[in-house]
Amino acid sequence: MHDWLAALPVYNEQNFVATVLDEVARYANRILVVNDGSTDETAERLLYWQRSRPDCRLEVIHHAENRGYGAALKSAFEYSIDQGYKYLVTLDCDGQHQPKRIPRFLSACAGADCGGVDIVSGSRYLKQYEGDSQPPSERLYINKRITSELNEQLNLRLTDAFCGFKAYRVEALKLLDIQDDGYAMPLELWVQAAMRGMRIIEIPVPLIYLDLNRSFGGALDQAEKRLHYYHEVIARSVKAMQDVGFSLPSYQSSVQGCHR
Ligand SMILES: Nc1nc2c(ncn2[C@@H]2O[C@H](COP(=O)(O)OP(=O)(O)O)[C@@H](O)[C@H]2O)c(=O)[nH]1
Ligand SMILES: [Mg+2]
Repeated sequence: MHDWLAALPVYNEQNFVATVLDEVARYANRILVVNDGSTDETAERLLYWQRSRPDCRLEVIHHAENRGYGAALKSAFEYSIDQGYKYLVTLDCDGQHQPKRIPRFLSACAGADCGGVDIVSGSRYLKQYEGDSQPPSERLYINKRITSELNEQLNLRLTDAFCGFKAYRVEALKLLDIQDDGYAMPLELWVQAAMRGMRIIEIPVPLIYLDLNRSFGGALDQAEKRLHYYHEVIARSVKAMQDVGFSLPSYQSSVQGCHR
């Protein structure tokens, strides 16, 4: 029984999908790609990869239309639960996450190193790596601001609230009830995880930006609109948890750095 799955949300990644999958397949026997309504050659390139790599079990979920980063991850969560996996590793498919780090996420989550945790999150601000990119200043500002606001409100000690490279204990995923389909989904996840007292650790990952002009799509490209959307989702998520009886953590939740 393969007890873990690697999953990648994908939207219009025709330039990356094959090379990223080649790398992921070096570390994972079970891979899921959620094709979030791509309109470029992504679907064809996935099919070609599947046929050219019969040794590797790649499952593909196609969203009929683009539903958003959060929606793509929710589909991966549901699939990992339905298929009975114990652990799920998620990473992006645009070259910003190095598949060679998958084993570290898995061992941190499966307990060999840090005694078993619910969520392992990559952080681009825990350790400086040679060759790290300079993040776009606006993105850096919003990341730092939202990360410190979440720490303040949820008594967490995160250093990077937005890294898509994560590992999850699937039993913990079953407790989540994620509503947001967009880029604020990770923030809703932190609210629910912290208010449920989940055990969270961060491990360092390099900071890689290959395309500084990458768009969030529409109005979200404006920093203040994005900030407003993030604040709205955090406030709504906290209220939704309080409405079902959870309260804001009053002690330092168990976010520990697991420095490798
Ligand atoms: N931009 C975008 N990416 C999506 C969407 N759905 C899935 N993805 C994938 O989600 C991952 C992260 O997206 P990206 O735009 O790189 O986010 P960022 O690195 O945080 O700016 C990538 O693998 C995308 O292909 C979507 O609706 N829009
Ligand atoms: Mg990216």
